[in-house]
Amino acid sequence: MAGALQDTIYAIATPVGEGGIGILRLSGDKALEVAAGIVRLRSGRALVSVRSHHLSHADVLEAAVAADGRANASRPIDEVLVAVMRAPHSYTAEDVVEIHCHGGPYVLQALCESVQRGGARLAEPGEFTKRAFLNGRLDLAQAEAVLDTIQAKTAASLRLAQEQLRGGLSQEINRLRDGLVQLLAQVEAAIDFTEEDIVFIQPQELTGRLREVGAAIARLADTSREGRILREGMTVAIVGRPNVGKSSLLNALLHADRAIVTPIPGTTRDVLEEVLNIRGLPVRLLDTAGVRQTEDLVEQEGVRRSRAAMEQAELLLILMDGSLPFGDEDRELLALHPDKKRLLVITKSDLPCRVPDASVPACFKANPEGTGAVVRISALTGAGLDGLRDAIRKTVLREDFEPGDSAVVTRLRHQTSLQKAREALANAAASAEGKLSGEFVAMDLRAGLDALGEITGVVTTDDILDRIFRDFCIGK
Ligand SMILES: Nc1nc2c(ncn2[C@@H]2O[C@H](COP(=O)(O)OP(=O)(O)OP(=O)(O)O)[C@@H](O)[C@H]2O)c(=O)[nH]1
Ligand SMILES: [Mg+2]
Repeated sequence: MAGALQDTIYAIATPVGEGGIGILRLSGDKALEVAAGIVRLRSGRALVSVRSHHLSHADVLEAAVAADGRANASRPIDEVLVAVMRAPHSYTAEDVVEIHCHGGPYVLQALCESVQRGGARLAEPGEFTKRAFLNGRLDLAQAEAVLDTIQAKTAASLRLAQEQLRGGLSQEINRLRDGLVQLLAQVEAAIDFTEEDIVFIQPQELTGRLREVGAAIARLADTSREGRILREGMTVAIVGRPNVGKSSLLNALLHADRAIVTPIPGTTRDVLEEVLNIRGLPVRLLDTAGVRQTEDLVEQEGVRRSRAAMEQAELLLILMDGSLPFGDEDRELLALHPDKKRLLVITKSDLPCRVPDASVPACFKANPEGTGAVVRISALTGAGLDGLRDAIRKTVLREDFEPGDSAVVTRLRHQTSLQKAREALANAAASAEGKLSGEFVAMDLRAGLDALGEITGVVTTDDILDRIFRDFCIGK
């Protein structure tokens, strides 16, 4: 159950473990009072009198509970810097106090116990950001971007998160909503004045404008594939028959000796997983056991796991040994998952070639846009690896896609709301065309507005909020 909003909350804002500095954060009406109970400024001044947003040198004392039940500071815990950020100019728009102490787990633990005794309660995951949202400091899309910034794995995902945090997506949503609010006003005016012969908006103009807004929503929804991949990353499986050089490719892309490589077919038995940055894409790369018919029980399990990895991957790198002729096992692999994104990677290009271009199946040949789905590489010399990285990026991102340039949708939640909005507007347009009563058009317009409003949190429920903030860490 969600904790009360009027509580003063605290949490450690820095990661668990030893570090140079550890920060404890307090937020709420009593933040200053609770902190003042344990903080003694070296200047001798009272904490409540310090300037907002300035650091002060201080000691923190352990709060003990006195005989009368009141907190009573005693032994020193640590020498600290303390910052007071007064409402509304703070992250949560409430009074916030940050205590910067030494980053030792025990120091922080003692601090937590002291502020708890002073009357603060441990924050829930994301509660600071949830308060920032509820107090109007951030809208919901911006609150989500805070988490995306923390979790960004590449420069591109960070740019996307920052664009959203600065309100890029929200402005686009608000622009679309403003257009609909105007239309709704005209439709409602027409309902109110049906008796009179005033035309507020011509039916043709109404349907035309509904379609325009619908098209703008569709354009925004179209960015969701790129947006989600940049935010969440993508799973890429390296597959192929034994000995084609799968593990060698994993090692080469990682610049590390991660997987065992031997000339013996069937070396890799388990799925190995590594996360890396390929041309700005966060990629979860899977190295798998070579696929073949085998009597070996362990290898059979490996092959089963390879097939499962192929199922979950969004992109398959199908490897073929370029120094050997095409085999039946290669053909079988090439026939798998035709509806997934696939690249044919011909390996060992440093050896004499036995797989000329002419023998490559037509579906993998270069298409008219020149984005060929065949790449030749040598894990030994590194030849072709840059081309492979480009090809991987090209399979998922449009050539002209530049994160941070314009509004991008990064979550399934946004995508679902945009879809709902599109359907509502299509219904409104159909009602308007069918000359149905203005009431119907107005109802659909309101549904469209609500769907768009879910993205920025104009319209929200406890359920949506709980789902969004539970992914945050405590302390953010
Ligand atoms: N000449 C040459 N040999 C390579 C290249 N890549 C891999 N090999 C060799 O091919 C053999 C098999 O390499 P691996 O990377 O273990 O192949 P794999 O596909 O992971 O094999 P399994 O795990 O058994 O399925 C090893 O002897 C590697 O040294 C390459 O680019 N050029
Ligand atoms: Mg291997």
